[in-house]
This record gives sequence, structure tokens and C-alpha cells, in this order.
Amino acid sequence: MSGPADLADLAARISRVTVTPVAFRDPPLLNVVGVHQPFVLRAIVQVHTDSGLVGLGETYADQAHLDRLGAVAAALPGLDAFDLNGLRRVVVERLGASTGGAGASFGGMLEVSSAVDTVAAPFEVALLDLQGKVLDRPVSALLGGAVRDRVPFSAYLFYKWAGHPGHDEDSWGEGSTPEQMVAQARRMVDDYGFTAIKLKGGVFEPGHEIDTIEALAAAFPDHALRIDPNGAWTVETSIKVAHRLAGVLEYLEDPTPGIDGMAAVARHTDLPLATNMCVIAFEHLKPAVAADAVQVVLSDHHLWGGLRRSALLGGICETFGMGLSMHSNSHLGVSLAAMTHLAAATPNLTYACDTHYPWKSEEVVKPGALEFRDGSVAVPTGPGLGVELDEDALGALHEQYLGCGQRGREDTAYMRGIVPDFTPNTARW
Ligand code: GKR
Ligand code: MG
Repeated sequence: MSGPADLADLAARISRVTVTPVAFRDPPLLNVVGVHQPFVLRAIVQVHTDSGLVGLGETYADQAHLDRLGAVAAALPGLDAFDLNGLRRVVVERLGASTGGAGASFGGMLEVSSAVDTVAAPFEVALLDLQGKVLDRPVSALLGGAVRDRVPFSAYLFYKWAGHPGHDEDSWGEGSTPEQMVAQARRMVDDYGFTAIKLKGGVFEPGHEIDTIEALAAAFPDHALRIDPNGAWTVETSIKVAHRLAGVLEYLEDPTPGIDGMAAVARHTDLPLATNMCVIAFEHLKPAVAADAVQVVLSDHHLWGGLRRSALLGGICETFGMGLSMHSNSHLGVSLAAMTHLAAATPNLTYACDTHYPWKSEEVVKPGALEFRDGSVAVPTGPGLGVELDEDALGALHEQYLGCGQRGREDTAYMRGIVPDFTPNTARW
């Protein structure tokens, strides 16, 4: 005869794990390494328990990452969904066995020396989703409790082509001139109510991007502004831009590459410098703090090993007097839910979080749970992440993955197919 303890075991014991790669359409957004391809690849993780519960996670879906996810997924049945340390142990063991524990690279912009955090992250989110479902509590409660019931996000502007080559113009049209970028911001602010605006830079020479920021500041005098050229500028240029835009920006994100470069810029400006490029793993915190290189760290649970390790990052930032914001890559609703719970439960995450959400037109979660109002998303209060998969949509986006021909994020290669002499712009200006 089974008692309550056995039933609780059953509810949380993992029986099966699936990893489903999907592809969703994406406009031709420009950045320092090239241009977004016609599709974004993501993987949806579903962790099933003996009792019929399903926990959800979402992550990148380049082939090397999928291979690692598959190796871990196969080893998870039998694990208790509350055993997050056990999950990490399985990831370390499986990566050691399948890949030698090598690092991971993302779209030519970021590289980490170990894949453990990026591989563990979607499973950790799925296990927290399961824990919430077992306990009938939202993930934010498992992370210590929501300190805000709505999470502010920022409008994320991109210079862009009018449409993918060979296709019709998309509904956003071209984004090159300051006027076009103000129009892009106007649409995002009107549709979503954002109160902060981030411009993805590193595309045009800095003078043009400064003109764009100044046009945005004139059009949106009450909005917090940021620019992120992903390390496209030299130290000297970064210092000049920081002086010119002091008082206009709330922070300057990754003007130049590396901890030493950022520290050299920081010595000449009071404008806070932010990063999601030179501090992307715990091993980078000590040298960054020692050099006083950055004043704001952009967390990202996909990179930092999940929600609990991101909360740990928040604590470290608080300890060393650094601000905390949140980075985004193109993502779907499972990730938006996870980002929202994390931000809600992280007291010192006081900046509006990044999101690529407005750029996408396809989804895998059922509508209704996550809506932007006044630039923010209400923290779901249902059990777990509070979102449910639309199985038909998941199937359709998986078919799209199978047919799209992309198997990794290749912004530079796609750009070179159109502009053969394109070179990524790292510290070019
Ligand atoms: O989507 O092109 C993009 C962004 O440039 C993204 O890849 C970056 O990782 O948004 C990111 C950032 O803040 O650096
Ligand atoms: Mg950035």
C-alpha cells in the first residue's frame, strides 16, 4: 500500500524527457556579426513525471547544443525533480562522457569555456516548473518570492533591412536612419507601453548611432535609453561616445571588448558600463570586480546555469555594488515566463529587462498567460511557470525546423551570402 510519501515521490520522479527543436520566423535584424537569418532555432524541453506532470524549459538549438541536451535528457529518468544538485551532477557526468566538457559558442558573439551551465539551464527551469506544479506554487515563490507583481521590459530596437533578400518587405520596414528608428521605437512603445529603449548598435559608424540615440532622446524624453554595439568600438571611441552621451543614457552596454578594455573606458567616465559579453560566467566576476570594469551585469538564465544560479549572480552583484539587468536572445514564451519569474524574485534587478519578444510572430505557448501592458508582464500566479504548451503549434514549428535548412545561428555566414566582403566589426571603430 502506498502512503503520502510514496505518492509525493511518484509525483516528482522523472519518467521521460523530450527535447524538440523548433524554428520561428525572424526579421533581418542587423548586428555586429552580421544579420539574423530567416529563422530562429530554439529547443523546447519537456520533462515528464510518473504522475503525468510536465515541466517546460527553452534554450538554444544549434546542433552541438542539441547533441549535449540529448545526452543529458537520456540520463534523467529516475531523478527526483527536487534534486537540482543531482541534475547538475548528471550534466557534468554526461558532458564529460559525450563531449569532453568543451565550451559552447553562440552566433559568433559569445563563447563560454564550459557547456555545463548552458546545458543545465533548460532542465533546471523544467524541474522548477515541475516543483511548482507538485506544490501548486509559482516558480517565483520557489525562488524566494516575488518582490514585484509586474516585470518591466525594454523596447529592443534593431537597425534592419526592409525584408530578407528575395522576400517582401516585412511590416517593420527598413530601419537605418534616425527617423526610421524613431518610428520603430514609436510602434514598440505604442504596442507594448515600454518605458525603456535599447538600441542594438555596432552596425553603422558611431556618429550615425549617436545621431540615432539623440533622435530617440528628443522623441522620448522620459524614456530610459541604452545603446549596445557589442564591442564594436575601440577604447578611445568608447570614451568619446561615453562623454557625448553622458546624461542621455542610463547605461552604455559593451562598447568595447574584454574586461581590460571595459576597465580602460570605465576609468574615464561616470556613465555606468553594462555587459553581457565580458562577464558571462562566474569565473569572469572576480577579474571584472578587481578591475572595476563594469557597473551593471546583464544576467541571462540560459547562459548562467538556470534560475537559481542567476539569483546567485544577483547576490554577487549586490555584494560588489554592481547593478543587475537582464540580457535576451530571440526567444519564445517558455523563456519569457522563466525570465519574468526570475526578475520578479530578484530584488536588485531594477533595470527593465531586454526582450526580443516583439520581433517574433510565432509562438509555442497558449495565449493569455503572458501579456505586455505598460511595458511590463504580470508575473504568472499559477503553478510552476504558469504557461502551457500548444502541442499543435509545437508540432508546426518543429516541422518548420525540419524544413528550414538551418542547423545553427550563422549571422556572419548569412550576411556574407549577401555582402561577400562583410567582416564582423569587433573593435573596428
Ligand atoms: O539578437 O542580434 C541579436 C543580439 O545582438 C544578441 O545576439 C545579443 O546577444 O541581445 C544581445 C546583446 O545584448 O548583446
Ligand atoms: Mg548586449
